[in-house]
Order: sequence, then structure tokens, then C-alpha cells
Amino acid sequence: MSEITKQGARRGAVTNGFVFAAVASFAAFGFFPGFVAAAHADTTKVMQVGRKFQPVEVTISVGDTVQISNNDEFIHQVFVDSPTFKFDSDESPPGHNIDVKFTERGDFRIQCHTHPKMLLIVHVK
Ligand SMILES: [Cu+2]
Repeated sequence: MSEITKQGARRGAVTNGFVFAAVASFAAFGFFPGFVAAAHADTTKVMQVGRKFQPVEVTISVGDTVQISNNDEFIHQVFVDSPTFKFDSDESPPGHNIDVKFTERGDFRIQCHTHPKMLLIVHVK
């Protein structure tokens, strides 16, 4: 790829980012009520430490995010495999965070492919 083409591609990415930001702020000012509710959503933090989730159980509201940080010195991962919600992250290196947003009510199991005994229960009210 030539330098000129690369610059063009970079410029395209910047433009798309700007358009997204403009649409997002437009939404935040109340044109789409659903987006306004999402702006007030909370983030609950959970650690992966000692091959366990900590805490092992959390209760959140619909639209909230569970942020899972890898506090171990080796790779973890995060997945949810329920009938109403599927999530499968890439490998998460030490110090890395993974955000999982829940948009359906219910009880969900967050697990780690690397360590099958790791289990986090998420109650979404
Ligand atoms: Cu793990």
C-alpha cells in the first residue's frame, strides 16, 4: 500500500469517527430517548484474580455494563452463552479490561474459556 493510500485510509477512519461522535452527541441531547437512558447506565467492576472472579456475583440494571479487569499475571477470557445473550471476548492479557453490556433482564453466567472453573453470576434486574 502506498503512503498516499495509507494516508487516505487514515483520513477516512478519522472522518468516520467524527461522524459517529456527532451522531452520539445528537442522540445524547434527547432525540432518541433510548440513548438518554443508556447515558445514565452504570458500570460495575469485577476482577479476575487468583483464577477467580471477585466478586463472584453481582446485581445490575438493564443497560448497565460489567467491566472485568484481568488482575492476574496470565491470560483470561470472558464469555456468556445463554439463550438470550451470547458474548465471547478475545484473550484478555494482564491489566486489560473487558466491558460486557447487558440489555436483557435475567440471570447470566460469565465464564472463562481458559479456566473452566471460573464463574461470575450476573443478575440483571
Ligand atoms: Cu481465566
